[in-house]
Amino acid sequence: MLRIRFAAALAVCAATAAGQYCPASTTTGLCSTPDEYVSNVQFGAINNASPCFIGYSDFTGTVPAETVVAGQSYPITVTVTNYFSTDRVTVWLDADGDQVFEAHEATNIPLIGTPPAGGVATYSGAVSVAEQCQAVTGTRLRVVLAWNIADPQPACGSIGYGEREDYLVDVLPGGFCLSASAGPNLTLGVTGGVPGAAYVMALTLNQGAFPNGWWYGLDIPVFELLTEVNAGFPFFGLLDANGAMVLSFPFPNLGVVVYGVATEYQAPSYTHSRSAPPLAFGI
Ligand SMILES: [Ca+2]
Ligand SMILES: [Ca+2]
Repeated sequence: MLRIRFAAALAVCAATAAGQYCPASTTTGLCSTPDEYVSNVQFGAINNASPCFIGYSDFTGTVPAETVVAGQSYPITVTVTNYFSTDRVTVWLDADGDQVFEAHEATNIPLIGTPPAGGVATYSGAVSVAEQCQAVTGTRLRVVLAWNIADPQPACGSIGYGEREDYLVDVLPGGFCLSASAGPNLTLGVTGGVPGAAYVMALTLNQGAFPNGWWYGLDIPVFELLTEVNAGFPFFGLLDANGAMVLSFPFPNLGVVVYGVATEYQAPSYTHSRSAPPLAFGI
């Protein structure tokens, strides 16, 4: 069956106002034609079937949030009914929770097999969640079905044929992360690294100036950072079998703010770098 269709002009993808996700709409398509729609989304515990609807469908209030861990990937299957050739699917996960669907948050989901025109099509792939060290709750997964548009299928604005569906996702921190705390001791801890990989720990008094601050104990005016922590030089070493390490030592109350930076080294390059929140001492 041949259908003549015209692709709609695309609106610019952008956030609207703070606290809102960009609007999504379609300019054409009817269930009576019949035109294509997303009939099921399966992502973890989300397994949401929907009757024919063309446009924008918000399931954030009716389908419980799925929880994912940063740094891991998760399978997703999207079912499209009334399939038409050149229908494509992209999934956008706002993992950082800034309410903007950025380019790196898009995953194009491959079509499986060769479904007949007007039939049921299955798209199946995996969504990778980028490493991040903060938890994000109630963020958005947007499934986009659109016709005759080059990938990625747009998260925002108006399209011709298709449907967008929104779901809630909670993101737990994961991947290479640095934690820090200030008490009687200054404690810096790394988790989620590669077991046995080398690490370098840095401290700086001037966030953003790294590595021009205290670079693993060098360039340090504060009593030579306790004389390189009593000459143990603990600012570099190997991560343990869990990809973790903890550095903790007494730190004087000097009325300064310290920023920590941890870097993991896997030959031949530094592969991760994370900054810790500022730690106040005596302020
Ligand atoms: Ca639907
Ligand atoms: Ca985002």
